[in-house]
Amino acid sequence: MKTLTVAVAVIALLAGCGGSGTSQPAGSIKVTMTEYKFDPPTISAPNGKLVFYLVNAGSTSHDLIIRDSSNNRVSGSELVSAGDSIVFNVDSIPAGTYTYICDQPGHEASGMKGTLTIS
Ligand SMILES: [Cu+2]
Repeated sequence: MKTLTVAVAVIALLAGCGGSGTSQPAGSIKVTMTEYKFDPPTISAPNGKLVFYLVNAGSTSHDLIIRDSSNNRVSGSELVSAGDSIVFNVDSIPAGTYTYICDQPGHEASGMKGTLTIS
């Protein structure tokens, strides 16, 4: 009985650790980040709450910042460490064309950007 208790405690510890990535939620939009691009480079989605699943398959930290056509920041993820993955929730944004970029120094200029179309 004592062994079982220890095993359950270890599983609880592992489940509570947030640093090793999460699995992709159903219905989410998967975006893979590397140096220096987003895959896919274009995303179309219906108006409504967006859930992104950001996977950093690169070797340095990246994030995903959404800007509107006037270059104003609409939303932005936290920084995703190399090899990590996070879920990034975005409140409903109006129909239109948006840009998503990585705002780490030099990354956007190196090609780390994409187009998000909300219909
Ligand atoms: Cu980046």
